[in-house]
Amino acid sequence: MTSPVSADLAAAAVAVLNKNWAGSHTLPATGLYPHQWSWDSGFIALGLRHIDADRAQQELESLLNGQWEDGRLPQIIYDVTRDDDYSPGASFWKSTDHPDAPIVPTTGLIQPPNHAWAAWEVHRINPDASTRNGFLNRVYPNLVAWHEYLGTRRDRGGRGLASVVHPWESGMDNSPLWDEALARVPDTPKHEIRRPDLQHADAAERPSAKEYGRFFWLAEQYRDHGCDDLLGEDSFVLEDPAFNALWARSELALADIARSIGKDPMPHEARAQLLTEALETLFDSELGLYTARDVNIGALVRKATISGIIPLILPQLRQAESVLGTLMGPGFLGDGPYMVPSYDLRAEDFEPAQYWRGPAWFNMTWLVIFGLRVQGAHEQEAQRLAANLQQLALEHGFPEYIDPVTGAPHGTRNFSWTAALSLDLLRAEQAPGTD
Ligand code: 9WN
Repeated sequence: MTSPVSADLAAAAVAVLNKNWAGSHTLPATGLYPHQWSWDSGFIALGLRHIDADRAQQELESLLNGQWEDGRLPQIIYDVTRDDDYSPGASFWKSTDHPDAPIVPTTGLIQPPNHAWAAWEVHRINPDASTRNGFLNRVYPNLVAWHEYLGTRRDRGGRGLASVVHPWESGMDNSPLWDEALARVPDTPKHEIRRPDLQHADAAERPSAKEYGRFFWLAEQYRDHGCDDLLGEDSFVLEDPAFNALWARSELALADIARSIGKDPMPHEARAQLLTEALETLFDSELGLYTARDVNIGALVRKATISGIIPLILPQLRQAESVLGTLMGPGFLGDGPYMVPSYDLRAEDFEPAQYWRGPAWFNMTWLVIFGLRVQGAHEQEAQRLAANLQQLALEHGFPEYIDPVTGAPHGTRNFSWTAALSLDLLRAEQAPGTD
């Protein structure tokens, strides 16, 4: 039976996704983020599939329209009519001057690869209709090219893992994982830094001016080298556990996709296994979780963040027991916070309302719930988190993130992936096993 709360949540989540729909894709939020973002579209498609599977397909295919010749899927596809509303915009990147870039203007950077996973889940919601309209056949070559890009251009450490060359690429822009590497980056870009974001979110909840200086400096460096990964000249090169775990999960999904359309799943299964093994080199036994590795100095970053817990989404994770212990311990869920904090609650510089430096994000908690279920562990905790996630999403108008301890909302509201993922959890509860 549908409870009044779940009926309200479904209606409110659908309303947010409809309001943010831009005709072929969904804006993360109409004010703060007025373009199409890469991993947002992956998460959004997981919710849209419950409303309209064709629209979920369109969400992903619209992103694939922004794919470069070298296979990269860009972090942002720009709406040029809103160039003044977000910075850096299309006029900063000038991607259409680049020989490898598509007709639509994009950034040169990327974001975590959750797309093949999302495509497979979109297909699974109504496989007959999806097969009839040829969705998987259409997207498979693009998704293969995207993963090839990661394997050939982004294995900057030469150990089988992809590196990010900018904090924006991790999706966790000012995570404490990046502090030490960013401290070596100048904060004096040539480009004038405008901050339209501060019209839509409190400055205390967004990255600082100094962080923005460094973000722009790094983006300029990458742009001015022609976004060429093979030059090896980037000042910021790190292997991030969540990024690589999502790649491995997506590689497993590509194997499913390949099988379903009569192609060979083996290369994808093999790569997923190699990635899962390579992730072990990011495990820090003292922290009891995975962490980032700074490729430029060849060392692990000793910080306990949510990124190091996300590998739980992989079925054959060797250190799953240790990570589960850390997750259930005092740094993360031990004292019963509403959702999973993005940074160890006990860290001296933990900040409950500051973006990726403490707040709990809905996509991260969704991934942890998924990970607990993959590991077959702590089902009661998974249910508690899922209930809190839905309750807080509805109560606070689908916020971008929350204070994990008080549940207070922060960032923008009517945030698309918050709506999409709360709807996804609701539907999974209403029809277990059919999601
Ligand atoms: C930069 C869109 C994006 C998310 C990121 C989140 C935030 C952008 C910003 O918003 O980043 O990409 O301007 O802060 O950190 O994960 O994809 O929702």
